[in-house]
Amino acid sequence: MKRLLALLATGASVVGLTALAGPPAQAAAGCSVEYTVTSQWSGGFQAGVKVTNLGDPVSGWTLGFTMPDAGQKVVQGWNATWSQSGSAVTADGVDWNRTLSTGASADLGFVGSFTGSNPAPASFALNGVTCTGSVTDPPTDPPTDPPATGTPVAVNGQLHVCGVHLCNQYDRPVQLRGMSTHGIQWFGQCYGDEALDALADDWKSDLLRIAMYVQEDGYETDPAGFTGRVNALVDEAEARGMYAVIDFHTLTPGDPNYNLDRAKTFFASVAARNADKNNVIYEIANEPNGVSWAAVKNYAEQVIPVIRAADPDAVVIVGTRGWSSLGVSDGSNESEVVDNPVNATNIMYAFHFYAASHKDAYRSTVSRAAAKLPLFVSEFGTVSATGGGAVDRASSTAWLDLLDQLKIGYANWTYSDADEGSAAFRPGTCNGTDYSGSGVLTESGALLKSRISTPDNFPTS
Ligand code: IDC
Repeated sequence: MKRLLALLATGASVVGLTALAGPPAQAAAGCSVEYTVTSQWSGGFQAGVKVTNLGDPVSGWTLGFTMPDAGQKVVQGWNATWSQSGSAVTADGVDWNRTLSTGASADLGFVGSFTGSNPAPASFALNGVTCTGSVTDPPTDPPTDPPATGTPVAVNGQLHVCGVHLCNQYDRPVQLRGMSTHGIQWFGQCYGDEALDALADDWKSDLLRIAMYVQEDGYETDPAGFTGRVNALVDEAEARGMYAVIDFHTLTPGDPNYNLDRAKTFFASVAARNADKNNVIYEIANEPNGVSWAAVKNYAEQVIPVIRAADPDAVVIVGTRGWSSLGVSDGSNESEVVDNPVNATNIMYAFHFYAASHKDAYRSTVSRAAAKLPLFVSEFGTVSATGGGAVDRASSTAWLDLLDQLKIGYANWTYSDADEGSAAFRPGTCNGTDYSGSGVLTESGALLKSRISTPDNFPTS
């Protein structure tokens, strides 16, 4: 539902229209704005703001607008640096969208809160010049009284990062608990309908992490084929109400920049294809290793804009130094990230551990870092870092209790029947169709199923 914003009634707008009618005497910037409330719930909403520069090219910009109701607040925004003073909101362009040629657009957005009513903002202006524009109202029948039960995606909707947490459509922190595939180039037979039904229905998994290796007979050997397989699994997860973490599984070589061009190609494609879904999370580099944090950050700051250009509101997970140990496995710690964070919003940092190898020193790093950085455990094992050996029950339990307490989401390596201790199913399980019967689970699988299948109690208001 679109209606024209009453933005033309001020003198300033005439400047904008004059700029449209002919070459401006000076570098005045006409502009148009589309403001869309994509979802709204009791006390909160998410809005997209597309601003198009109709005037001369600009190399820096500030979009200003006014919240008409005193209770309306920007809680967290993306693709701009947001601030609010009273009812006046400003969004400053960031590195990847600061330059806008004539006719070019920037897609921004924010999660807001409101107390009274939630009318559309007014007086949009780009670099001080009023914009023309339109507003799309929130969907009629906003989900003010959502079902208390439902799939993880039905209950939580589009996720976003709020402070150090992953938050749901009610702007409340949620912990997602689920499983990672093994390399899909080797274990595709483990991700058919029966296996994924068991994951969603019996395990009550909130997410499926799709581990797409880049090397080791992975993506680099058949980019189009692997892109298609990932997209198909995103659809399978969506059909079952699970989130899908698209894992660009770099491992060897450890410098993600080695795969920078492949990453840009891959993420441009999957982000465009999945932009309208609300179940997708992008993980841009599995485990950087043997490489500085500065190099990882540089990679992230080139790949994230590619994703944002196609899918502006999705959460992105950034791998960290030392096999995603926040640097600990390379003798560093989280301060290198805290002191020099990736220049992007709506992102989380990956922390990976293997319970038999990584214990108290790693747990204390996570406890400390969780106060400052949004963390997501996009991969962990109950065994040693080789992926094999015995389950360390004491360390695994200590880890899972800590993650529960901190509300940090996780995906366990692996939902597969690989012949190694980290696999959840006994070898040969994926040759059949029974993923639920007695005897198919390994010790690791039984432990994880017992942890993941407990009720989520996601907040719904
Ligand atoms: C392991 C697999 C194993 C495979 C190996 C090399 O379990 O079957 O041969 O990769 O591809 C990680 C990596 C993950 C590893 C896992 C266990 O992200 O790819 O999987 N691990 O070694 N980081 C720490 C441990």
